[in-house]
Amino acid sequence: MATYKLVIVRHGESTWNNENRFCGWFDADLNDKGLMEAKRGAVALKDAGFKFDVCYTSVLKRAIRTLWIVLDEIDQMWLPVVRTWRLNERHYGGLIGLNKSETAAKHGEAQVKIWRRSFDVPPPPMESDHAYFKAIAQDRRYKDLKAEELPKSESLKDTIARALPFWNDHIAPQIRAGKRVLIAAHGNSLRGIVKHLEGMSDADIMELNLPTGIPIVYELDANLKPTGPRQFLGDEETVKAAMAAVAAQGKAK
Ligand code: DG2
Repeated sequence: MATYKLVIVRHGESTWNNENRFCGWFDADLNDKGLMEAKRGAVALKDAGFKFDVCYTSVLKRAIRTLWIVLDEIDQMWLPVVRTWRLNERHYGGLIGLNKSETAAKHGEAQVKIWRRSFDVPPPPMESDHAYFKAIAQDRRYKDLKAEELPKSESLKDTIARALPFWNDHIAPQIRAGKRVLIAAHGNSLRGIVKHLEGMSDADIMELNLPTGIPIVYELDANLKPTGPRQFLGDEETVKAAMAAVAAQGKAK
């Protein structure tokens, strides 16, 4: 029997999603389509009458702005919001800024799939001469991270290793206390949470692509295990097409 409800949403399309660039910890904003997607997701939550008690997001504006749009639409802007680097997108290392299709043309689609979707193979590290090194590694929002916490690149496994402690210490206790939680985050930090919640294998998670801006609802039992499949608040065709589009970003043109 379902005891709790949890809603997670990947941010709407960002300027770098649209340019098909590896984004990771680069702080790209939503583009017009992303704003529209966030609004559409927000309207779906409003129409379904969702009420929340606490919200979690990353320290990246594409996720934060998505959350703002949702909270505005559902008229719950007063809710407490916790922002944490632990919900950031995975750190795409030396790939940050590169075009995914061009990278596939150069290194092969198979290699790009490994970088994007393997469980434990990290992308090449971001070195100090990388064009976005300063903008990321030296940004003051990360100044309190311990040296070993600031990644040079992350696999999904690494992303889960830093997101899960936050889930276990902060989010799960709130859910267990009966708080209705909304999480606005990123393709891969959310894949990590989905993998954990659904107990997916390392192989199965490779095939999961999360669409932008479409809220996902979980009903959870007392042990925070889903009592049924994840439910997308969007029509099936739109969800399928959006997931396929994400998968196709790694194809050479
Ligand atoms: C995308 C995910 O992250 O990319 O970092 O490029 O969700 O923050 O837009 P998001 C990025 P893929 O793993 O799907 O290539």
